[in-house]
Amino acid sequence: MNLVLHNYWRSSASYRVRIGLALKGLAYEYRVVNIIKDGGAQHTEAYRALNPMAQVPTLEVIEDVGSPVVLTQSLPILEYLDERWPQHPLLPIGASHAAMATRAKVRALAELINAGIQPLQNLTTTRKVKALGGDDQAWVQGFIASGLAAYEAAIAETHGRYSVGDAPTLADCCLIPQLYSARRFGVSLDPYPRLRIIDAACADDAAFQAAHPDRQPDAVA
Ligand SMILES: N[C@@H](CCC(=O)N[C@@H](CS)C(=O)NCC(=O)O)C(=O)O
Repeated sequence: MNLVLHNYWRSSASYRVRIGLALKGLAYEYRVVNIIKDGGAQHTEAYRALNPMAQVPTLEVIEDVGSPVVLTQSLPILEYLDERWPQHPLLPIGASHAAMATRAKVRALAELINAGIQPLQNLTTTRKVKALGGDDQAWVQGFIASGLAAYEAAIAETHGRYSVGDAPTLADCCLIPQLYSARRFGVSLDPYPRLRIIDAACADDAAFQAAHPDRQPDAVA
């Protein structure tokens, strides 16, 4: 079995999956999809056949026997990894009602970023804002700041060393790339003390370090 991750160093959705793979100790082939150069390799016919939304990441799971499985959308990819390789669970385990509620909270935090922030900072969106005469930088900064404020409030009762408790979850796989994007777009993290504690914990973790954009083969200094 081989894993092939089609991704881009600075893509936050790609970064989420790299963190999940690293937390689980899974080796994979890194396939670059440069979403900027020459109009973007995500728009080629070959790539669209894998990912009709023309977005990264895409994970191919190439089994020893049978056809490859092609997975898109970072959160379902992470949930697939979690089901298939349960070590270092990304969703807290347990059959109790309390465990179910905790999983729902982890997924809600992941969605806060996946649905509530990231699509508003995505390349396609910011290009459209600019084309319509808007200030794309101010647009992105405003949505990141309000989204992070919501995350900071949402983890008041759940956080420990990480967003929910003392082990990394799906929520942190989304949060850390989002904090990377915040810095990239010039959004201060000063108003979010809980997020800064989690950020520091993840910065100390080898899996999060290995997944960092600057450590990827296509990183540009
Ligand atoms: N919901 C998708 C979002 C994927 C996404 O927006 N990817 C961005 C990079 S982070 C992309 O490929 N953008 C290319 C474009 O907008 O043309 C996921 O989680 O996989």
